[in-house]
This record gives sequence, structure tokens and C-alpha cells, in this order.
Amino acid sequence: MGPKRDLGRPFNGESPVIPQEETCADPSMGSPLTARRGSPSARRIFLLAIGLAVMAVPALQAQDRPNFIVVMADDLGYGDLSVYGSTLISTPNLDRLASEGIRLDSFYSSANVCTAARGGLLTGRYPIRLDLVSDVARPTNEVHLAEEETSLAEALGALGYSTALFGKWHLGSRLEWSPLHHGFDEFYGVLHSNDMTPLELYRGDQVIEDPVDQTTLTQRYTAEALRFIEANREQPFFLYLPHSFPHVPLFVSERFEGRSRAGLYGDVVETIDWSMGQILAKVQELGLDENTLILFLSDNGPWFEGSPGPFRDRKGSSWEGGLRVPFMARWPSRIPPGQVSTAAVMNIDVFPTLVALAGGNSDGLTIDGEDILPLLTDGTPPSREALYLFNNDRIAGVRSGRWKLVVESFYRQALPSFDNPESYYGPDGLLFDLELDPSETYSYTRENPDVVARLRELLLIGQGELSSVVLPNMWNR
Ligand SMILES: [Ca+2]
Repeated sequence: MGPKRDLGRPFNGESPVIPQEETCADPSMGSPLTARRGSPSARRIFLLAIGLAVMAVPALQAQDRPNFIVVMADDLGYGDLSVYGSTLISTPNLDRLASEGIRLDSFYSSANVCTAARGGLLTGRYPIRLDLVSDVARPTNEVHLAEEETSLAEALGALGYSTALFGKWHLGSRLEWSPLHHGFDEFYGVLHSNDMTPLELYRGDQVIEDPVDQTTLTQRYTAEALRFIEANREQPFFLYLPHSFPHVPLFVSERFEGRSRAGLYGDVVETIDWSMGQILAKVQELGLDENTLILFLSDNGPWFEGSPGPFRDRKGSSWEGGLRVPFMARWPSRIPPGQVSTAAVMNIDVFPTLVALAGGNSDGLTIDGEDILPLLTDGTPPSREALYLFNNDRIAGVRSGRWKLVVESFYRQALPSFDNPESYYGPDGLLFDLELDPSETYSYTRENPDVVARLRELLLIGQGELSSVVLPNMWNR
């Protein structure tokens, strides 16, 4: 692997470059994380487990096997939807997911850039376990989701689901690493971000357009989605629709140009909203409404345009604005309408939730996420005590309940460690009360030593499990 490396802060949010000696992806280091990946034997156990579950399927009623539609925007900010407070962008169809289902206000991505975030979503594992934290996948590098990882599409496919990805993959820029090699029956879309070249449009393993006409990309992903839903109306399906926008460069078709009050960015988001309207209409038209769980989320915070809502910083940062994203879920037969929850949840929770709903389990896999169906259906929060918030390969923060301990952040070209004993904030770091102060403006470290002590214990546990390669560097820099 040859990711670009540099000692400074990644200026380009797509280039989380980190020093050579801190890179867990460096093969010369013999990363112990590699050993923790799902081994072939672990995967066999998992497949056996879901194979047994498949045998039990005929006894289940049709409504026990819901369809899954997961729609993800790229670089959409927390504050870019009207249901999350935007006054300049109108998103009535996306807002419906919340009014007819549940909106989560403390939903985190597992990374502050595209590739790692998608790895977390599709495997239920912190991206550092996947070796996806040194850089994003590019046409010029070898960053990709490892073959031995079990993707959500593989897991659901083994349970009898039809699977499709229409949109942006970004977990490997070569055909041999494409969605077709990670459990998706169908693929229509692009292998990476829309600012990378070459940007080829694929149908299956065939390039059908090069370069892709981006002005109609959202509509064409949507058309494929509607076709797939209709074709699979009689059997359970998993449709993953990761839009290419509002990641830059921005394009819209003439039909949507000038519709919003937020410039071209807003027009692009309103096109994504239109797409959700089409999907909702199709699901209802086919009588699949009660039996279909629709999720909508973003992969990370907004880049140079877009709103992070009340939160600090943006894409590429491990402050809340880089990681906190919209999340809504609608499933009329199971999720009561109009719910809002502030429980802390992460995109790694999607894998175990959907696999459980499909009748499988994650036995034999090292999964960091938790089944959040109890939260979606009756508001029961996840049982875990902490979520780890990463900056590339390092844990930058620990979220537990209302509290968040922050131990590092970038300043200009430097990466100050707040828990360095020589730091002004050392040795404990900065403690924020996200209920009282969601913008992370005032530290309560001095006022709450007991809370700090517990969060530091949790930090050490996380570092031991997830950052052991870099722990010495954290203390030496
Ligand atoms: Ca992104």
C-alpha cells in the first residue's frame, strides 16, 4: 500500500495523510489489527450461523423479513435538511422519514471522510480494523475493502436477500474490488468520488460511460433503484443507494437548477430529496410500505459548503461537525411515527441491526456496532457505555452519555494532544457536556473529575483494542 503521506494536517478533506510511523496500514509494521480481522475460519462460522438462520426462514411470516433501503448522501451536513433546521433548503420527502418514523439527533459516522465511513457502515466495525484509515480509495492507490471482510450485502445475500448498489462505492477503485466482489448482485454507479478521474459509470463490470455525465447522475441512480424495487417486489431485498452528491463538484439537471434558496448546493440536495420522494411513492405503489425499512444518512460532515448545524468544524475533523450526521428511519409497521432520540448511535450499528432483522446473527465476527432495533421501535438506547470518535487511526474523542472527552485536534499544521502531560489541558484533556453545550465550546474537566476519570478509563480500553499500534506515538509526540 502506498498512501500519500505528509506531516501536516490534511488540507484536502479527502486526503487524511498521516505520518509513516503512525500508519497502521504500513505492512512493514506487521499490524496486530490485521490479525483481528474476520479470519476465514471466523467467516465460515458466520456463514454457518446465517445458513442455519436461512433454514428457519420459511417458518417466518413475510412481514418478518423486511426489505431494506439504505440511502446515503455524500458530505451532506447535519444542518442541510429542513427537518434538521435548514431554512434555505426544502426537503419535504426526506422530512417525511422523520415525521413517519424516527430521527436520531446524535448519530455519528465512524469516520470523518468517505472511504472509512463506508467501511464502518457496511461491516459494523470500526474502520481501523479494516485498514481503511490511512487514505481514501483512489484510482491511484490500493486502498480497498479486504476480501475477507464480510459486507452487509454478503451477510444479507446469504440470508436470501437480493442486493444492489446504485451509486458511489468508494471502497476500492479497481473492478476486482468492486461491489460485485462484496456481495452485491447488481451494481450501477461509480467506484469513487466524483472529483476523481477517471470517473467511469459502470453497469455491473462494464464501463458504459466515460466520463460520466454528472448532471443526471442522481436521476439515473434513482431510476435503477425504482426498477430494482419493482423487480424484487416478491422477495426480500437490500437496496443500497449511496448518492454521489453533495460531494463536489456539484451538478444538477436543468429541472432542478435554481429551485432552492441555497445555491447550487441546495439544488443538489433538493434533487436527492426528490429521489427519496420517488422511492417512497414506488414502495407505496407496490404495497411494500409496511414491510420496508428505509434509512437515510450521510457519510460525514459537510466540506466547504453545507451546514454542520450547531456543531463544531466540518468534514475531515473529529469535532462533532465532522462526524455528526443526519439519520432517519421509517418502517410503518414497526417504528412509531414522529419519534426523536438523542441517544448516541453510530453507522456501525446498521450492520448488526439489519442482519438481525433478516433473521441472521453476527456470531463469529468481531462487530463493534450494536443492534439498535429497540431504539428505533420503542426508544430503548444502546447498552454500550462508549463510542470512539476517530481521527484517521487515532481515537480523538470518547462519547459516553452526555459527555465527550476530547484528547486531540488539529491546529494549523500541528496535531496538539490535549492529554499530553505538558499540554495546558494535560494530562486529562477537554471534557464537553453535549447536552448543555453541543457546540463543544467550554470544557468541564476541572468541574467533573469523576467523569473524566471514567472516560479516561474507557479511552484506555479503546486504545488498547483499537489503537495499540499508535499508542506509543500518542504519548511521545
Ligand atoms: Ca463523504
